[in-house]
Formats: sequence, C-alpha cells, structure tokens
Amino acid sequence: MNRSRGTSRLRATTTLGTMVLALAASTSIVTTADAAMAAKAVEVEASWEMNEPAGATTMVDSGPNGFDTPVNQAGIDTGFSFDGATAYSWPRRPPNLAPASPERVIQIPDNPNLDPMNDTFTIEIRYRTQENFGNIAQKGQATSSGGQWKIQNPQGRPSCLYKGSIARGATRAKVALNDNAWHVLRCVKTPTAVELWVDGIRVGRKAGAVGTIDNRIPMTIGGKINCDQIRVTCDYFSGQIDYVRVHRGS
Ligand SMILES: [Ca+2]
Repeated sequence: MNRSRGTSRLRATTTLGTMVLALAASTSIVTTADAAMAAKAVEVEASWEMNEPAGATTMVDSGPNGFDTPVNQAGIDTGFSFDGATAYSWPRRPPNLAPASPERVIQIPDNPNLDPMNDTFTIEIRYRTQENFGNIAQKGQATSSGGQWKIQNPQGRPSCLYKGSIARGATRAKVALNDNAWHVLRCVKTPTAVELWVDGIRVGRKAGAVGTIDNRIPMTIGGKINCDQIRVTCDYFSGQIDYVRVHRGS
C-alpha cells in the first residue's frame, strides 16, 4: 500500500508558494516570514458537515479527498435539527452496556491523510451532549501500533489525546461542557505541544513533542470498533454532532 498522501496537497502548497513568491517579487512588501506562513497554509483533509437529511446512508465529505462514508440508520439518526444546525444524533445509551453496538460507530477506512504523521494536525468538531461519557472521534485505540488520536468526554469535560512515537500528550477542559448547547472543540497537535480550543479560546496546552502518529486503524466517530464491552469497553457517544473537520495545519 502506498502510504504517501495524495499529490493534490503537494500541488496546492507548491502553487501557493509560487504565488507568494511572485507577489513578494512584484511588490517587495511581503516579508520572508509572511511567505513562510502562507506556504504552511492549512490543508483540509476531510470535512464532514453532517447536513444529510433523515434516512441518509452516506456521510458526505466536502473536502478534497472525498472520504464519503456509510452511515447505519440502525444506530444513528441523520437530519437532526437544533438551534439552526443540522446534525447527526446518537440516541442515549450507557457507553459500556453489552452487547457491542457497531451500528453506532461511523468508520472511515484507514488513510494516511487522516494520520497526523509528524505534522501540525487539527481535528475540529461541533457537538452537544448532556452526558458525562463517550468517545466522540478517534483514530486508533490505546494499544494500537502506530499510536492514536482521540477526543473523549469523561465527566463532560472533553479532552484531546495524541499518542505518538515519543510520548502521549493530552489536555482537558477545566469546566464541564455537557450543558446540551453546541460547542466547538479544536484539538491541535503541533510539533511541540498538544492544545485544546473551546469555542474559539485556547483552554489547554500540554507542552512536549509526541512524535509521529501513523496507524492502520480506521477513523471512527461515536465510539470504538475494536471492543466487546467486556475486556475492552466501546465508550459510545450519546448526543449530537454538527460537523467533523480534519486539517493538516492549525
Ligand atoms: Ca452540520
């Protein structure tokens, strides 16, 4: 399997870099620092807006990589409306109640575009819940070779976890957010830290390089897939998700 990412992002970066250089040459205003920042512009890896109507069977990716993914109506309701947003809804269920319910979990097949590698890597979600449990989105589990990233909701205080080749880095909201209102979470891994942003404000930062993350596990939304509720809990999410976006950069 070819583990290199698509050439589209390389082309886009090159084109942008060329444009910046051309602009700098023509105006002499753009500084080297500006050009470097522009050349590192955010690349969209996936953007699932979850705006499909009730009964939908495909979660459409509006990003450049086309990660359209099946949705199982036996476990998830699409076309849920709240406070001006259209979202997916996961009916309430205790997170660790047997048997396992894989119909609740959206599985996006493994792809290197969804692995952080050693890059700055951001997962942004808009969600609401009144519960104090649940894994919201992740790629890889605790024992996965190649590491993992995860957004979870213990005690209603969400945390971002990135486990890489060097270390595990995590940071968690200091206040509970399970008030049934929409909140935007951004989990950012930079080369030197892990950050959590809530509703546009950085609320947590854990310094330290985590290293490379590159596993062969599907990305999941709504809980784990490699679980049996006996030896490994599935940690199902209950609530609604308005969108999930994955960016390289921040
Ligand atoms: Ca939406």
